[in-house]
Amino acid sequence: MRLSRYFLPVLKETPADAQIASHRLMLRAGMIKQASAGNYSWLPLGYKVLQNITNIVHEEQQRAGHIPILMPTLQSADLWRESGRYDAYGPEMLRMQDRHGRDMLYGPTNEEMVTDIFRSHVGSYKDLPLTLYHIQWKFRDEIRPRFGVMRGREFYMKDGYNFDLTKEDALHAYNRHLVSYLRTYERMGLQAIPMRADSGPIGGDDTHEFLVLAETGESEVFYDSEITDLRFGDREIDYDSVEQCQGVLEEFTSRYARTDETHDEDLFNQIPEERRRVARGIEVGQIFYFGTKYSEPMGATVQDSEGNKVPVHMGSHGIGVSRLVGALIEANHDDKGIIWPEGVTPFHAGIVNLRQGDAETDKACEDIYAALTAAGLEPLYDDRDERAGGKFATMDLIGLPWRVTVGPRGLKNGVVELTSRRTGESEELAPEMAVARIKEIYGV
Ligand code: 5CA
Repeated sequence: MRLSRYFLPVLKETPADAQIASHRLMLRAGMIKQASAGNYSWLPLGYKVLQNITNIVHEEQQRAGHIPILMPTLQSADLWRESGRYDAYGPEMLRMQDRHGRDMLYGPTNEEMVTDIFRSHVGSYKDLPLTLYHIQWKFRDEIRPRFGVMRGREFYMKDGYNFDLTKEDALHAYNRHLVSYLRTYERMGLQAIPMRADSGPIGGDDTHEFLVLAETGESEVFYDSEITDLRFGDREIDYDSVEQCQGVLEEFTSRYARTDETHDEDLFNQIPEERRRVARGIEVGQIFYFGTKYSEPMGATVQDSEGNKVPVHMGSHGIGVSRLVGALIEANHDDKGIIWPEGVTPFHAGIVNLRQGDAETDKACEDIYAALTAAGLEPLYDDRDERAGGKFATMDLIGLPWRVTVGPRGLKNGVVELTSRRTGESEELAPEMAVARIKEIYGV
């Protein structure tokens, strides 16, 4: 992409009403525009990051054996009356009527709808285990939408639902989700810590939230500092293996880590004092096991091997896909702007032309652009006729992890400059070597 042809409406001024860094930077970098309270349009740069995150979530879900579907945003109130949640959900649910006077709602979550799909099509234990998921917009009429996409009213969520014959099988599905989530967040360059939490309106006893530590997080968290040393890394996992998934769960949940809702002061005080941490975190996902809470009232049953009709054991598992864009920025920025991790960056590298219109400089930029594109990478080439300072400021603000700076002086010596956004360190290299280095970084 050439910046002269892109739509990148960066703001010069810091928006006054944005209280936290990610919200300010998303507005300043032209990633989003507020449509109404807690409701945003995703502009090209923001949309690209949202898509990159979405793609990682899809890949990791499917690696774990979960099957993608797409359910509508609008739901019939009758389904929610069956589970008893239509009245229980309260004013967070956006309710409406169609022209026939039928009660509808904009889905805040999809347990009822997916249970209806299941009961319509599955009747035997032989069809289990089954996990269906989708990535879809949700609406919750939050009393205080704030912090931009962090606490929106309309937001993008991955929600997955497992259907199993027994509690043991459903707990394996729970563990499998925990493992896949650890992988998912790490691929994005984030550390998200599973913490024992409260289940709220979804229900059930077993639940963990995944928290990214950040001062601006909305949740208060209590944990053993040893937990921050844990990494999933690049280990291979067999998602069908009960032992392997259980092992990872134990490794990542045996140390004390709880949100304020489930915090237990006595247990916490058993940790050596120097390891006790009280901090804040951003909840980027949550997994639940709730047994037959929905399958029983809604008649989602299968025949077991003895021919008995039994309600299936279920859980649901969410990732805050749009919230993750904000969380990633909270965890990766400095006073100049965003610093994207390579796994989610909207463009792999920026190319800054210091002397637009100079034949040799233009040609060198074009060659680098072509070489990166040919390797399957997406560069963003700042080909505008602007001062160098302005070009650098834009690149720093939008946070591409690598920048190639091309100018006549360097070219005279056969070099361009490759700069890391994270460390600020620059290196002079032949143009081909800069391209080779970027390819190596992205493994292409
Ligand atoms: N049905 C279950 C699991 S699929 C569910 O709805 N879980 S949840 O309520 O915990 O939501 C899943 C994730 O969505 C949360 O962990 C959070 O990251 C994100 N989320 C929830 N509310 C909002 C909101 N108002 N704005 C942005 N993201 C949100």
